[in-house]
Amino acid sequence: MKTTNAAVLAAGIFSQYAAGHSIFQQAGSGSTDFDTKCTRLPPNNNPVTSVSSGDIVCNVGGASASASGICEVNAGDQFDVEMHAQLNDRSCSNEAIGGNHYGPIMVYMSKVDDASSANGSGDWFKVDEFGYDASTKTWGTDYLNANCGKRAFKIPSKIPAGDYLVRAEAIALHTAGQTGGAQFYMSCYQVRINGGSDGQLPAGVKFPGAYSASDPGILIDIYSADLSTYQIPGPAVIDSSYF
Ligand SMILES: *[C@@H]1O[C@H](CO)[C@@H](O)[C@H](O)[C@H]1NC(C)=O
Ligand SMILES: [Cu+2]
Repeated sequence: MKTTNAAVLAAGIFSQYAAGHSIFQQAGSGSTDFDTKCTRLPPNNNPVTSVSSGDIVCNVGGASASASGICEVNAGDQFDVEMHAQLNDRSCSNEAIGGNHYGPIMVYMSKVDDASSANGSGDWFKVDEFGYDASTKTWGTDYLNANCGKRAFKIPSKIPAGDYLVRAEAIALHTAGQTGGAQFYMSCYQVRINGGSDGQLPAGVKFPGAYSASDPGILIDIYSADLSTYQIPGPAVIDSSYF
């Protein structure tokens, strides 16, 4: 949905959850379903639009809002993040993120002392991304819609055990041809990793800071750009030797 302030206000009268927008909300690990127990849920499904705002870290209120629990997994396990347009509507017949909200999806992690209270000010390293596959004309958000909102990735095997925040993000680019038009949808999950290694943490980036409003993957008219060269925002995924 192309939103204007008037449209947002009008939609707000009818629903807290505007059409076309979305929230990363559930998590899992293979056959284990954590539902939303470790998710710092944002107050609604509206996007963050400023890359320099503190909201770019873990969404509105996400730096302090603490989830009810912590999701425990082992290093090297599969982890699943799950996005849906409406809170707690996990129906696979409804699009995870609809309304032409095309764009990349990515997952970052940040080592913290205590996942239930950390504010996300540490360094974030990228563990997964899906931008645009030109051969199948598939965006990361198309991938979510084809997989009931779920994206699975591998928790690196060779990172230290302990608490982490996991930051899942989709960027909708349907109105990104003008500065500030890209829509950022992210949620942070409180995760504890058992096992792991004594190895060093990968280098990371800060939020805010990792993105600029003029990055080629953020300020882009996807209707006229050569998408075969689409550049996913942020750093590269960490080296395969960590996995
Ligand atoms: C975030 O947490 C760090 C580490 O505990 C702390 O140094 C910093 O002051 C906190 N930032 C805010 C805005 O609370
Ligand atoms: Cu929208």
